Amino acid sequence: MTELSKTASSGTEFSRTELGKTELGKTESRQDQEFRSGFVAVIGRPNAGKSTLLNALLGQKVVIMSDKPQTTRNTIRCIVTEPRGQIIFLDTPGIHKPKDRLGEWMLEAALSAVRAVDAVVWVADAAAEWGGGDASIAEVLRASGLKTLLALNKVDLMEKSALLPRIEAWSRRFDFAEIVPVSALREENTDRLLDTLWAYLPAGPLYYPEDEVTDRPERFIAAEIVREKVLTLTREEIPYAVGVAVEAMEEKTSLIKIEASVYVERASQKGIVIGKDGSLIKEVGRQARLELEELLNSKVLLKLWVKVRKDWRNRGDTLRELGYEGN
Ligand SMILES: Nc1nc2c(ncn2[C@@H]2O[C@H](COP(=O)(O)OP(=O)(O)OP(=O)(O)O)[C@@H](O)[C@H]2O)c(=O)[nH]1
Ligand SMILES: [Mg+2]
Repeated sequence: MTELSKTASSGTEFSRTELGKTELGKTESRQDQEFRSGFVAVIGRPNAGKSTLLNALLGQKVVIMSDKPQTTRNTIRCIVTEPRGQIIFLDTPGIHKPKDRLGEWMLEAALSAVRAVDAVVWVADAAAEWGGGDASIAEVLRASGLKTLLALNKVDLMEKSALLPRIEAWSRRFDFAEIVPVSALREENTDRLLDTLWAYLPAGPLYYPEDEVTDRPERFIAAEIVREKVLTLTREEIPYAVGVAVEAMEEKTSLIKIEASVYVERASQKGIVIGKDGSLIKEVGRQARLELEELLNSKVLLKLWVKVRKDWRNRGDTLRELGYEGN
């Protein structure tokens, strides 16, 4: 089966990776520009737009996004390769007060991301007031001593005149190396953020092959896409209670067959996720299949089973099975 990176970069959509591939060779022979590379943690409160920003910087969708907080649950490497260098971004779960074992694991994953990076991009909703989550982030970053850039996001939702006071308010809270207002959704000023970031990276090697966009396997991405569709189509407690495991992914002659379990915590939630006459899970499957077909560049047969796993967010076995503990 083709790797995500290769399939993704062979699509018709804009691909930064292909650009990198053709131009990288040229740069290697140039002596005037040093190849820079490094690791950058992208952190912030839930829903700030971290994953949306990363997809914008990558020029393609790699990580899932939704309007529900705590969409991202793992630290996921997102790799941008250009003639000038390579940045390995770490998308992280939003910093929040944990309510269960999954939440504790997510918080630890986010905080530990800053332990081995060269710089940090802190993503904040420009309209949001400073909160407890921000104070915790500031404390961790101050202790780390890392250069931190603030991506003040969602500026498309605000009057131009309101922006300057927000920038000033944020600069009083933390000693940022730079503050860059952006709209991740509209991809406004995101290139400027990237341009600014290179200055904070050391000269370094190509850590990943230039056509790779993530360290995660297709199985992981497939499970994430299914979860994203459930998140988008449900509300209240359901998005938090859903976990997806891809049980099988098999390449047949003319299609790829994917089987996945959609875990919830209670029978009532199972009923909601299945929907009237199976309508909701059918729609989840339809949307996920379309996206997977584009990503894998193949016809996809997607089979979903909704299962109850009582209180799984506090159960070590299921947490491990879903990839939330032990890695
Ligand atoms: N209007 C507007 N909405 C945005 C922008 N960036 C992100 N969003 C929306 O904000 C919501 C959250 O986006 P995500 O990228 O999932 O946020 P996140 O910070 O990764 O969230 P977690 O993974 O839960 O921590 C989604 O509905 C996005 O469409 C932006 O620049 N403008
Ligand atoms: Mg996210």
